[in-house]
Amino acid sequence: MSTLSKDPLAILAAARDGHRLAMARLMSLVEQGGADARLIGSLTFKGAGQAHTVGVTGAPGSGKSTLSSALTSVVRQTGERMAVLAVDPSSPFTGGAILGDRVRMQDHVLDDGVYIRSMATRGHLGGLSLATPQAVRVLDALGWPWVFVETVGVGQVEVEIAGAADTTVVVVNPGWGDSIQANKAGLMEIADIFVINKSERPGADDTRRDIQQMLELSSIGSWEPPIVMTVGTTGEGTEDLWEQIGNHRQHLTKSGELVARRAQRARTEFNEILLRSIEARVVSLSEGALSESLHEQLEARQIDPYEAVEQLMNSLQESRIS
Ligand SMILES: Nc1nc2c(ncn2[C@@H]2O[C@H](COP(=O)(O)OP(=O)(O)OP(=O)(O)O)[C@@H](O)[C@H]2O)c(=O)[nH]1
Ligand SMILES: [Mg+2]
Repeated sequence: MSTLSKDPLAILAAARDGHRLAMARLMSLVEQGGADARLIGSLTFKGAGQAHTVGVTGAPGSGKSTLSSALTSVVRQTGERMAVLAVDPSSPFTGGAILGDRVRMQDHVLDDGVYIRSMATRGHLGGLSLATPQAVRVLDALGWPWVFVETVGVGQVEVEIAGAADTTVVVVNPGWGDSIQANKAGLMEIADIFVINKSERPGADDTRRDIQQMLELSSIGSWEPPIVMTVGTTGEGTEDLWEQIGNHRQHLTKSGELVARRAQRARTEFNEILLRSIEARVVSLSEGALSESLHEQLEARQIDPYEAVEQLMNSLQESRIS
């Protein structure tokens, strides 16, 4: 299509027909947030829930993008279609991520069965943690059966984003054990599959033992996270990784854990949206006329701070959800 409508409904319809430009536009709108994002979210919510989402997290430069590109080739050979969302928190570590992902896109640019998109939300990270599930849902509702979400595992929020997937893959490199930066406990908690990428390098076996020991110490459920050795640049081990992702998916479905996880995620998202909307309203209230008068009463010691907050909270209950 040469021109693209500004109407989110029309854009969504075009994206459903497979127009790449419309898909890109849709993702931008979700990224930007606001009323259009909200509308797209509500239009796609009910049709989502079919895709299997795979979170890929790991330290900057651990090889997440290289690995998912190699994996894309493996997946395509099986005839499955997949979308990859590279979430860039715009941290100083990941300046090259988007450029790298553009280059990587070239490999699959003519392939209708692959969709790769980098997503960055400038500003605060909270925006990212709300926009990512929305973006995943859009891809899901557009019929992508596999949605991969790549995130740099540096901070808690990024780890949470990747961990909010059906299957979470944690990518580490040989020598991981020496790194103080690695948020080991946090990663152990979310990993369904461990990948030791750059495994041609010395120390890969030590890292494997290290992870194995940690896995033995932590109480695990019915799924024991496998450790897969890969070389992203040659594609070595990526078939094994794809097989393990399939195994995990099967486990989730059979055990009923898939339903439980998704229910838990829905609750988490609900709570986060609730908190943010309350926060936004509290901020606007604290700048309003009522607040001013309460401050005056406080200064005159006519009411105490608890009473002042209570009055403000009461007015919060009275006002409508915006
Ligand atoms: N030696 C070796 N290098 C690798 C391997 N996998 C990836 N690399 C290289 O490691 C560098 C970083 O790879 P990326 O795929 O960009 O890593 P990333 O985790 O996506 O990085 P960020 O998105 O910046 O966090 C690149 O130069 C890759 O070519 C591997 O298995 N062995
Ligand atoms: Mg990357």
